[in-house]
Amino acid sequence: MLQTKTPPADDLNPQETAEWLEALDQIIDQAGPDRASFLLDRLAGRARASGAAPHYSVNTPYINTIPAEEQEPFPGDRALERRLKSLVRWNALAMVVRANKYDPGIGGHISSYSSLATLVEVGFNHFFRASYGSEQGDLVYLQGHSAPGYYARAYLEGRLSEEHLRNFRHELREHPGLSSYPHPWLMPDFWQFPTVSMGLGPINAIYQARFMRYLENRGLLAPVPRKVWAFLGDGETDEPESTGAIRIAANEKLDNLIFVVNCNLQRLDGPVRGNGKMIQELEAIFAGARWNVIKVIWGADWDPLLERDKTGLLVKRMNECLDGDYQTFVARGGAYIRREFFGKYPELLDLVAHLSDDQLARLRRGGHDPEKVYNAYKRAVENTGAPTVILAKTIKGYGLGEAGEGRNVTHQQKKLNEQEMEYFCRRFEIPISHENIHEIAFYRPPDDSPELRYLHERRRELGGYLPTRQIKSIAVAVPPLDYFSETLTGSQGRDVSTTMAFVRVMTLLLRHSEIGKYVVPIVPDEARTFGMESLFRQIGIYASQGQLYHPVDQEMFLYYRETKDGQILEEGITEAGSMASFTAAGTSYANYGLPMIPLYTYYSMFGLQRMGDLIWAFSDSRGKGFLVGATAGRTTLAGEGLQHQDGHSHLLMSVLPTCVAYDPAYAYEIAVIVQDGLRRMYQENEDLFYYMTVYNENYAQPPMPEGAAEGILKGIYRFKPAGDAEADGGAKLAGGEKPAGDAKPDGGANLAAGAEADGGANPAGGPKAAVQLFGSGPMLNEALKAQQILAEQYGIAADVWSVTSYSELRREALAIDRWNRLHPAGPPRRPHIRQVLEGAEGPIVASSDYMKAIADQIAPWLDGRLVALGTDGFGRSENREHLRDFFEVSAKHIAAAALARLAQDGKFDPARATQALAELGIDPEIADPSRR
Ligand SMILES: Cc1ncc(C[n+]2csc(CCOP(=O)(O)OP(=O)(O)O)c2C)c(N)n1
Ligand SMILES: [Mg+2]
Repeated sequence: MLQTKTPPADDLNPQETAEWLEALDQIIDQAGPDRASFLLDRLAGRARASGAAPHYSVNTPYINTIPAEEQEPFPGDRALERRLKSLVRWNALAMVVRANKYDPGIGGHISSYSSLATLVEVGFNHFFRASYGSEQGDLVYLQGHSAPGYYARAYLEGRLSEEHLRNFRHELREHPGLSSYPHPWLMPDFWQFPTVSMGLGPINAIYQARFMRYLENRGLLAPVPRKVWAFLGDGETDEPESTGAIRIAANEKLDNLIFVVNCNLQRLDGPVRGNGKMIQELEAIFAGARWNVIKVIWGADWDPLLERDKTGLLVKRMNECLDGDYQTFVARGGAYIRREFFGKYPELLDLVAHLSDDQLARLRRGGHDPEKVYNAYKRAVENTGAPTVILAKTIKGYGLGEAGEGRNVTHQQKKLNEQEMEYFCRRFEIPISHENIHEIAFYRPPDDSPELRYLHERRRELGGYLPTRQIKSIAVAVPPLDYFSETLTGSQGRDVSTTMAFVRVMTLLLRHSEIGKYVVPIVPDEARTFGMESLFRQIGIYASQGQLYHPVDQEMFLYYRETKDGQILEEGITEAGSMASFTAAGTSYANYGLPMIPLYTYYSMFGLQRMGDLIWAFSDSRGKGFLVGATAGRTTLAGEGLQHQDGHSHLLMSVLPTCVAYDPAYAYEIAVIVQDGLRRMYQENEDLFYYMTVYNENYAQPPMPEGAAEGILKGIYRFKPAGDAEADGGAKLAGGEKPAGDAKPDGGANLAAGAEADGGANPAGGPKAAVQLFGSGPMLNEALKAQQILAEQYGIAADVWSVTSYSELRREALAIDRWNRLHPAGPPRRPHIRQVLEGAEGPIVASSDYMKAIADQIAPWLDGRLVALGTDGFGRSENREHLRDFFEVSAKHIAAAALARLAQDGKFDPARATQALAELGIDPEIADPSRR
């Protein structure tokens, strides 16, 4: 809706204005609003052509979008719903006040839910559909810190007990406890969406609504008129994630998406926009992005006043007051409102002369009026072609009175004194005694009370209770490893990158007759970078409207094919949006009963450091799938420099409790990791997700050594022992001879056992290694070159190991240490890394394309033998050779480090080690790259 900006005060000829307005009124009366709109458009066109362009604003006046006369009557029982809502209010408040009385400082929030109660209760009683049988329900993202309200409702519903409420924020001491906020990890049968980190709910809701359409358009999900609802705080809309993706929702015409912004005008510290108007600001933003905007500002008490306001002065006053003023009106009460709000214009004082101060103070805001809220929701649900945002004006701390209503401190209020609680109970007519108030007793009416019968009936009508997280067990037939056999047999000398190998694995998955349809490749505008453009043609790019234009490259075989049932989510340049898609797909087993398998491939540098909080929430959500950090490695991604070269994402990913991270070197390692990941996530139903780095350096991919799989998965295996006859790098797992009597494939542990059995002699039968070289990713090739340098130039034998996951090795070792700590009577268990290295002697030089801290993760179990080389510091634009020398991870640095350490251990001549530095071209005095 558009209007001219010129305020009435600038009216130079009021009589003329009145005539024009009268003419317009006449048209509307006689020919209807459509005709009036037509004429206005024509007038605007004419005006523009003659240089008198209208001043457009995207704002409508500060009144409700739905006029009173267009409202439908409220279908529910107002009195019963009010009683129920009041009981929820009381129990929510009691929960927080109790918790803080007996455990000072435990926290919790009262005032947010107080402002939100009507907005969610109208939803629970009339709109939010739960899943019913095979019919799937709405997905509701609830404002995280209003959790006490949902717990209190679930208590009335009989889904949570009084004990639960008493144990709010006591998750560890007492059972059952309630988590502070919505966390599916902590309450997996209850919470669906972790929303408390502000902004994540809104962006995830947008991509959820889009993913629902994706599943429908691909024929995987029956289209049903279900909705995604997202409740946001007005302060929360400052987060870039809240509004940063709203245009996507409009572009995709997501009329299955409804945002409800609880505009209580306050955030934690004070007003959100004291000097502005949050509702108007949000209206402009959302209307500009082509959302359907519904403002719910004033309650029904204001309708007669607006009706009698013939001069437009009331609306003018509403328009000109700022949010800071509106907040003060709440806190100061009726006399102040009369003087400061209505008193500005004498005519307005007349308008409210019949109302007492008390009545003025109780003139309701729209977000507290169930009928207004109901009508807004109804319109939103019925709207087609665009998402809807409801901007509902409320009062923060509604009903708390002196204890916090509209006060700046209200967000943190969690300790009400008895008098304040008495006030609250009187105000909301809570039928509990003075004594029970004193004891902060919870209250649930008898099961056969009209309130509870009504509550259950409403939810029965809507399919069941919410929030609920229900998992249907899904058995996915994961292909065995030999399904990927072409990636296991090596590249026959052809130079291939691990990125290409990964794309190959993904392509095979896409072709799989059973699980192919579940695969969701996600890319943020880098498919070509990763060599995935063949997928455009093969499976198509998802485009909800199909391809409405002639693609520029349509003559080419691999043209940019957009299609309604396309499988690739080509997200454009938004790592956050892509992560939100990954989240929708990776949790679709829970939300849709579909085991979608997202593989989100992105520039590893823009990984956790950009999307960290979203990934954390994904982990909390028990999300599954593969995050693939491509163009990985600080020295392997040549040329791109400081902001592109990732040497730390593995460190960041190691913090995520459900993330299994790998840094594979070869194609077969990727196949083993992906196959086992599928098995664990989709067959064994483990709540995990995977992170894997893939690189763009091309080199010959060796075939998989026999029996390597177990070691790959555990994190380490000996790739090439010293003196291995097959110098070309691991055509067979050296030392593949299995220890007698061991029927299992020869994984790393068995290798070690083999070494143990023969007293540490080289399993390949060559000279016994004096040094162990660990390599990960492309640095494994550097370790192999170093092995050669050491052998040929310095007569030192070294074993080379591929370390696929330091974080998995560390995790396992920590678990073993913990077991030993808790079982001091022994016998002590040995971590895998120690078992593997049994009999493997000498210093351990580890090199990867990541920071030294990555290898340091397993240092506690290496008895001080570890020399970690890594790429600490800022990247540079250079080629690989120079980068690897600069960061001191190249073969010569690995060799030199081994010699230096042998010398320090008294096993090599120090003078010779110093001379080796010169021979290898290493300047010992050069500045440390980690600081340059
Ligand atoms: C990303 C993030 N930053 C900060 C917080 C801490 N926090 C919790 S509630 C809140 C204020 C919320 O204000 P608003 O969004 O207006 O919600 P209201 O409580 O007013 O409904 C803040 C800052 C958070 N939860 N998430
Ligand atoms: Mg707020």
